[in-house]
Amino acid sequence: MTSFPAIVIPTYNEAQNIEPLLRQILRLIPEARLIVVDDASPDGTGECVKKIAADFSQVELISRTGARGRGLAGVQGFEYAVQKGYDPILEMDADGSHAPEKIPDFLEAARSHDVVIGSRYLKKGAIKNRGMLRNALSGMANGAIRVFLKMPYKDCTSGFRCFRKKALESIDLSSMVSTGPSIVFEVLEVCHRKGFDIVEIPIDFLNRERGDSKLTIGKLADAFGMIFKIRAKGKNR
Ligand SMILES: Nc1nc2c(ncn2[C@@H]2O[C@H](COP(=O)(O)OP(=O)(O)O)[C@@H](O)[C@H]2O)c(=O)[nH]1
Ligand SMILES: [Mg+2]
Repeated sequence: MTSFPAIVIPTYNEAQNIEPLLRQILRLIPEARLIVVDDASPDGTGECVKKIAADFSQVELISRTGARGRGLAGVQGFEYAVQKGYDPILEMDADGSHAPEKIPDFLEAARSHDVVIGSRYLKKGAIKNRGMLRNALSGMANGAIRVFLKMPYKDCTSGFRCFRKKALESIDLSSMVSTGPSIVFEVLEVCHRKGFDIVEIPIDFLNRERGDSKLTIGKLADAFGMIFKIRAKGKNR
């Protein structure tokens, strides 16, 4: 049986971005299954996705209710993709920061590696049009993660990644402590500790042009605190 690649896209208020993104991915990788995990966005993101899903059976919408969060949405998307048997399972942001043209490189690398990180901090990677403060905070977060979680990767906070199903399947996703953006390095930490083969490939990260970032000071502080919660969980999972 051939498995389809899945692309998990968490969304909150991305009505201006989601349609062009889905159409571009459908053009580039028509065999991919696109799983949008939306947190009842008040701007109608879910309705935009439903319209496209009516024409393209590859597009699936998970409409979440209750507590919202990038982490909660990501976990639900992964659980769904694993349960459907999709392989490999990629994740990316909806805001135009992650270029769909790069997806084939992830799929190619995932043929010989278990986890592929799209890295902004490799020599050939880049961050474009983002403010100095955000760049400095991202650098600090990556530094702290490397030290306290003992991971050697240059970009542990990138949300553009690809996992072989066997890697995500081996993780108890219900044990994740992150409800917010720290989910990206929490999942990576568990894959790293389990000894999966993890590789980084360069990406250009373009700061969003439409819509607003959902990262607040509170969420950022929470993500820094999570480094220590994840470390405390340690080998117990
Ligand atoms: N489902 C869901 N998606 C979210 C949430 N917060 C952020 N996202 C999505 O996660 C991705 C990254 O978020 P973004 O706000 O761009 O963060 P930034 O790139 O760090 O500024 C985007 O696709 C967002 O729409 C949330 O609470 N729920
Ligand atoms: Mg963004």
